[in-house]
Amino acid sequence: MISFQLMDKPKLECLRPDSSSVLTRRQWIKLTALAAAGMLLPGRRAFAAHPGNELRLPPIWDGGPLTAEPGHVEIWPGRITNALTINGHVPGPTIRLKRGDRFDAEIVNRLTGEDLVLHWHGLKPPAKFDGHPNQSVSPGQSYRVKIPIVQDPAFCWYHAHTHDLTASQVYRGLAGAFMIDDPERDAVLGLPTGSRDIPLLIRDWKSNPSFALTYAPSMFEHMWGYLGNTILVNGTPDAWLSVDQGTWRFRLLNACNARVLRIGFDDNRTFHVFASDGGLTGMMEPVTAFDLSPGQRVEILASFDNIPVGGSVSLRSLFFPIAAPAGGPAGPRQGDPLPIMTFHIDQVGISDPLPTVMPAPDLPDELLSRRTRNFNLGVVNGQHTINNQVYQLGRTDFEVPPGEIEIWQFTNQTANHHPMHVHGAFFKVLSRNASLPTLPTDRGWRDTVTVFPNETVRVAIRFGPRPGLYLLHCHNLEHEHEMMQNFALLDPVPPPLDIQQGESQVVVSWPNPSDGWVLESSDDLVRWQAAEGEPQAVANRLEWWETTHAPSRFYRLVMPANL
Ligand SMILES: [Cu+2]
Repeated sequence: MISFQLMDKPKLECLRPDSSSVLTRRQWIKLTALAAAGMLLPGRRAFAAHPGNELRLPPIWDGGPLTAEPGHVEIWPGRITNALTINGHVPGPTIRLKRGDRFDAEIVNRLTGEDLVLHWHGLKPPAKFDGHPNQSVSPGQSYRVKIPIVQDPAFCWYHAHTHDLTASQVYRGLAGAFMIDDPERDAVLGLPTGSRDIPLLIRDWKSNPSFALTYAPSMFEHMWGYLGNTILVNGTPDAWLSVDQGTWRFRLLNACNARVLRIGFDDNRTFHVFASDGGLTGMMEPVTAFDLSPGQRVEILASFDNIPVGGSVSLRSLFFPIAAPAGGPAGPRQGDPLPIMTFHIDQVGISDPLPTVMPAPDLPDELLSRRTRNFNLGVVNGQHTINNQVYQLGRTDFEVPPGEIEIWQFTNQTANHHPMHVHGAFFKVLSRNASLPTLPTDRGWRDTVTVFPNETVRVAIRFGPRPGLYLLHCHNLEHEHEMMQNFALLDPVPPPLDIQQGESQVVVSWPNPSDGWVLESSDDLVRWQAAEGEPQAVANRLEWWETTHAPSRFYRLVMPANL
């Protein structure tokens, strides 16, 4: 039986007179009033049991193998649920790394009769570690991933991406959070960290008498998505979290197979969205609700300072209209309301001022794009298609030159949502039906964009230097195995070298910038070694020289493997 690691209880550091935290004059006035009213009880465990289940936090990954295997977990108290687990947990361990780290892990398949590959959703890994379905391994096998973390801090996740089994394996439990952190940056910006920074993996579950994670979609559900009637947050049904009245940071992931969540509180309170799939959006956007599609992430700040101690507030998925056909299984349909979790305000607290300076992301300039590609999202013969084609594992659908900006235009010709996800690159949402995008989930760097029924969405996407095979697909996982394309990011072309051979000196130069390229030299075209010393920027070129007279020495620029 699995025991989950419970979160640290929220701390009240800012309320203690001996705290090193800096309080504003307004905060001190409130603090004094609270003390006079006898409401300050430092160290008090202020809550008893609440109805439902305390929010679980999966364990932090310890650097060891990540093993997928069938297992029994206690999701509902006193009941054993058959699931697919990673290291015995549903969801799997939370991976927390920093920029500059290397994610180095053995992935072990101990499933029964099922291949497996894991995709690192939101990371920009070398293609060979991305988790393409053609990298799946058989039961009993394992493989290693080595991914340098070279991107900005972001809330990412990982999940199964096995050929024809993604929906089934993710539904049965093979997913977890992947956080790229920078606590020093967050402290400077004034963003909550530590025990006030809570990841919330939100997914739905279709109830059944055996309390199992059973994946058995009907024909209707293959078309419209496998929707549950109960929300699990970090694997917790009917979840609650004890909080104080202060400011909290929640990282929200929609890990449902197909349900779009309209996130909001039941008292319609305002909260602030500040980060996207790819990190900070550059703003603190006040909202009362926003739509979060499968695969998408946001980070929010929420404050409970206007709720008295002893009160509570619930996070919900709110109603939204969608023209779904009649028929299908009973239970909440797409767009129907569902409770997500409850926050019990058990202790006094003081809200922090909102951060005022948020660094803006370096988004692509669409005017620099070289081409536009059109992707028509449709249904042909009962199958979900891109440009009238159903996915084929061995077919490369298009090629993309490296290091360029492209416009991708998604036209939804169906009556269903399609959250379109790109592997290996982030993009900026440019427009919805030719209007400027206004959704909170359109801000910043995205890797997944919702294309609403009968809508056209344009994005500007910037490709990096890591060549190989990547995917574009719908993250409604019942559509994924059909509404998907392979694209090849082509090998980067090195900048042209200019070599000036003098009597006692060789000067090698090439255009600047040339991100990632490294100069090598060889005397026999067989053994190559990195040139010693850094090239110098001279006007708009990079220049490197050595004192030698070697007329038969060769030079080349290379892109190091696994960059
Ligand atoms: Cu879709």
